[in-house]
Amino acid sequence: MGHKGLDKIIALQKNPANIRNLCILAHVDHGKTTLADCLVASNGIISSRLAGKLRYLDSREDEQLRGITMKSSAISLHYAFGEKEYLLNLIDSPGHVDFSSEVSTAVRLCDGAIVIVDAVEGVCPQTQAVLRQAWLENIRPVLVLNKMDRLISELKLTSLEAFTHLQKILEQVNAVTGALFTSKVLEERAEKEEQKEKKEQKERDSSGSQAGESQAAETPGADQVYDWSAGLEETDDSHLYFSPDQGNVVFASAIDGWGFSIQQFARIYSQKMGIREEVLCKTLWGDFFLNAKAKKIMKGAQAKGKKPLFVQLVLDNIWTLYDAVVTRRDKEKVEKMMTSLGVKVMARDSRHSDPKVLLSAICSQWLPISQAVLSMVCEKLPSPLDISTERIERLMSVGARRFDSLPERTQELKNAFVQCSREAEAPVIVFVSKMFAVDAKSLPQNKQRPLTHEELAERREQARQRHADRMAANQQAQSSAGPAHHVVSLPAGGEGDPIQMESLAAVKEPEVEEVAKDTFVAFARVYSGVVRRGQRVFILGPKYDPAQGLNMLPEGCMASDSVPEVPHLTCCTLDSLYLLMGRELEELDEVPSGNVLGIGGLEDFVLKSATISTSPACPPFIPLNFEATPIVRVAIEPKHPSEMPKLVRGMRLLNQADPCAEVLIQETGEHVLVTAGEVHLQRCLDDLRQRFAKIEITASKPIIPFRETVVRPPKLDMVNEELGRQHKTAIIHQVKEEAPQSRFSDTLHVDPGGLVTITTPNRLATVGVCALPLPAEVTCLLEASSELVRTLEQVNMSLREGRSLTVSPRTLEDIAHLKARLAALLQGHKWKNAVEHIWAFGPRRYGPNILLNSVEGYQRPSVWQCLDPAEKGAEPCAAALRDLDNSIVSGFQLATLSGPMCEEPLMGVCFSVERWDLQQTRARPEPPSRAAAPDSEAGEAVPEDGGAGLEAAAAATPEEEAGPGQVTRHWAGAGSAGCYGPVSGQLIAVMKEACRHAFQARPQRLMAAMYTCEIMATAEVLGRVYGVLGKREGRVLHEEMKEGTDMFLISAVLPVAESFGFADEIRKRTSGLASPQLVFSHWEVIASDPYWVPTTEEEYLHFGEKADSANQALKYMNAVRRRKGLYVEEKTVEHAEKQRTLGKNK
Ligand SMILES: Nc1nc2c(ncn2[C@@H]2O[C@H](COP(=O)(O)OP(=O)(O)OP(=O)(O)O)[C@@H](O)[C@H]2O)c(=O)[nH]1
Ligand SMILES: [Mg+2]
Repeated sequence: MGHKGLDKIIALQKNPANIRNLCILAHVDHGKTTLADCLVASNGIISSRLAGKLRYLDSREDEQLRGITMKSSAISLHYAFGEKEYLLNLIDSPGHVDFSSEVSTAVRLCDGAIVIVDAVEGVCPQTQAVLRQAWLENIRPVLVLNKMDRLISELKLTSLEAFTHLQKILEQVNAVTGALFTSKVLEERAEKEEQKEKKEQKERDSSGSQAGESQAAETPGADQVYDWSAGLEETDDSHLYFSPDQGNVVFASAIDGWGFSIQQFARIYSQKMGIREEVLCKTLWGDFFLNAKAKKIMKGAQAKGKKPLFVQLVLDNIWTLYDAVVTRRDKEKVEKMMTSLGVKVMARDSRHSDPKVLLSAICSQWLPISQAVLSMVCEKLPSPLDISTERIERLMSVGARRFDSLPERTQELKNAFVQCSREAEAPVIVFVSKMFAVDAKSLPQNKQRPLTHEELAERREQARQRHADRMAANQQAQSSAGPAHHVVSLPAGGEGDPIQMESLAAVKEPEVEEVAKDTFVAFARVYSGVVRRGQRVFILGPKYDPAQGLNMLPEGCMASDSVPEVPHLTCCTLDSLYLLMGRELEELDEVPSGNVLGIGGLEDFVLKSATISTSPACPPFIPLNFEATPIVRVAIEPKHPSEMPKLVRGMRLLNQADPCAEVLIQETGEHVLVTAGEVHLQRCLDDLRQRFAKIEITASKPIIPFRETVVRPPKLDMVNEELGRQHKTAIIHQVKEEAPQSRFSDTLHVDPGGLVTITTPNRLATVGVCALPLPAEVTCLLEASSELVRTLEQVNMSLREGRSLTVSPRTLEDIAHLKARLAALLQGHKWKNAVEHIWAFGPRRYGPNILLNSVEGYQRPSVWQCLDPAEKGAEPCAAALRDLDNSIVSGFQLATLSGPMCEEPLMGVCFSVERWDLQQTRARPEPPSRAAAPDSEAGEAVPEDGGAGLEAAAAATPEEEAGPGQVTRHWAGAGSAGCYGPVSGQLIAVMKEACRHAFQARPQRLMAAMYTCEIMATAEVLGRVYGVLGKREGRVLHEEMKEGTDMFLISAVLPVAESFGFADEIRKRTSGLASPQLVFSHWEVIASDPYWVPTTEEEYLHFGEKADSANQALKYMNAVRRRKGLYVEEKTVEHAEKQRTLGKNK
């Protein structure tokens, strides 16, 4: 990039009104990068001939090879529109689901988005996903209907058919937006209604107390009829929808380089036909036609069988052009059209054998796509100054907190945000959405820059000098036979040895560094203030609390002072600032607010994303919302074990460079990489090999996650015969057989109902637990609300510790809603009052399993206590907790984390504690607060001797009144632990064992992770697609024909375990015509019982004694067990025969 261009961009950065930060979003392959190419070409960065072929923003080798984008990358462009000059910070994003996290990082930094939809394929799953993401981040979209040329050359539609087709696509897109909008309006309305009600209630209360009962009858709204309008009618939503007459839709063919909005045509025809431009703008799209006789534009083209204006004035021209240039190659006609359009093309273009070359030469002059798209962007997308307060408040209120509960100084920052202030004293606020790796060599400071005249002159002089010296030395060497070659090889100009050494070192050093380092650049945006190179700033981690920070830091503390330690807050210097120019970076000295930029030197401070500010009052921004769930795991090893440290370092770097990949070390010591899908996995492995670790590595086969669950006893056997009681007893029999191996064998008792009771080794505590399958809907609900349950758990934790947390009413409402839905789903005699008795969720305190308190007479505070304000204000709830309550919860957490089948987490299981007895030994109680401490380690909950015991005795007094049922509450001190270790630890182990046995007493099943996929395929290859799906245990959900095309859209589900190589296989079998995208959708119970053995007579008859037909569940289970090094029961040799040599004995 030349100096001129850079200077221009720097100047433009200072005027936020003319800045547009935007990203390009779409389904995979709808043409984002191709469009970006056209826009980049308009700035002269690449040649317009190469636009669409180069895919400039796909700078990685594998991106070019595979033809898909994998990383989002940014480029700054300038555009002169009318009198004004604009700066466009454009971000191209990937469309493949595996990389949807990259979309989230892009969307966060933008104010607007270009959504591209393929004119043939229409709305696809990722189109919906990106529209939703844009909506969630509150950024405004404009639409580009791309690949219009396919309507002509592939689908061979007439212009009128194409018009109907386009209308339909537009409807589809608007339906998605409409659905998002409706849900928001309804939500807001409900909120408003509630607030109103509360206000009314308050007024009623106060007026009631003042004026007595006489006014009670006149309460406002008493005679109000229920208003069912839901507020949708009043809310103006017209600006939300895409409509060509609004100017937010462009029709384009990025590959042929043309695009237009109807405004462009309105301008052309208003001059030609003398109709006002505004009238044309309103009528060009829609059911209008031109009445030539009356010289009027009239409505009802369809009813009267007339050509709509759009077809007549717009599409027909394009169709004719394609027909003349591509289909008929009619030279004369083309010439004529070119003169009438005022277009001139170069001779080599018109002579080219490929008619497409001529076509794009004509089109890109007639209707240049960059102009159509960029003017729409400048006109319709908001500038950084238009950022809405709603969006700011959302960005700043983390977790369950309300914006107005934040400290005052934090709330004041909102103004700086809204104004996008650039004053010197304005606080700097920057958000880093991802870190990306850059080769240190390509950083501008390490690159060779062109030399100035003076430098050139100096170099020339030096070279001359060197040459002269060398000549002189040669002469000397010839005259005297000394070791002159030493001198010759050294650079000239160095007289003494020390200087020579120094200069050598100076030459060498940067080289060493270059090899060693792959630096990271932060992908960021300035929201307020001016960022300068060398500035000191605070880095705020996601858990930073501004209230705490302001308390701990001295007033007016700056990042430059020696800052006292505050959790999740660090200080650092901004080393270098970059302008992001696709493959290139340009160094900058300062960047004012409203711009996207790159920041160097943050790799030691920022892992993946962060908020940066000069003010400690700034809250961390809410985390990015990722649509993809990382689900594919592989274990990784270096090929040569000695290279382990390199691998560890490489994995750390990879973790930092990828927003979605997770890197962890499992308990087994394996290094595990978790990715969003197969393509993502491949990219991560390539990155590790070539970039971050630079060693050879071996990756295991993907580790497929499973879940374990219990089901109701089946009513039919494997041959569909009614089962009697014998099957049930068989299962229990099996458990009993296994039981003696267990550690607690002597105290374990399993009753026929499935209730398992175990006593601790010191015989002091006994628990009785039984397992029940949760209804599927409940499991789904818990799975979907895991974030909410986690919040609930945090609130409970702080309540238990006596702290209070300001929870937003929205969250409370969500919790209440969750509770109500759980209550509605847990119906029936078995679940009577179950919701009130929920003890905990697990594993990890928010998983989809429930621990139920069915201990008679044991009343503990409910998990829903935050909903009941009366309880909140009361005594700290710890007082009502029984000692060792937490041990039971910990035991449950451990049991649900790894089940007995193959040590995978449980799902959809309810453990009901029916019995919990503690023997009374000594009247010295344990401090209840300690017992209740969350996540206490086994040893921690044991009371110490001495003072603590006395204190606890006092604290425990109110507890004794807590419930009449708590008979055996007092608990022995450490003394009684004896040889068995701390009591709390024993109880955890016993509880865990009890859960495992209770689980085994029920029919157990494995659950498999399922992908959904949508496959678009033509009729010819449909059969083969079905074949592949069937082979891989996939299930087709539905199949429909995509309107206006010959494509079928198939939705199917497929187990993750069978999905590896699926996309490739489909592509191969259908010669690349169908390419599916797999998205994780849900967990599904595998119907077959892994422990199944024939029990009934019919089963024996049908399957034989060995029943060796394939059992899918058993296969999966054994594979997992083998991987984990667990015992696998298998017969390796069957029917062994003694070997003998047959030939000789005969
Ligand atoms: N016929 C036709 N093909 C197009 C058009 N625009 C793009 N393509 C082709 O569509 C394919 C995908 O284009 P890309 O620009 O890489 O698509 P993308 O949206 O960036 O894809 P991802 O980044 O992988 O999501 C390429 O083969 C392009 O040549 C168009 O207007 N017409
Ligand atoms: Mg792309």
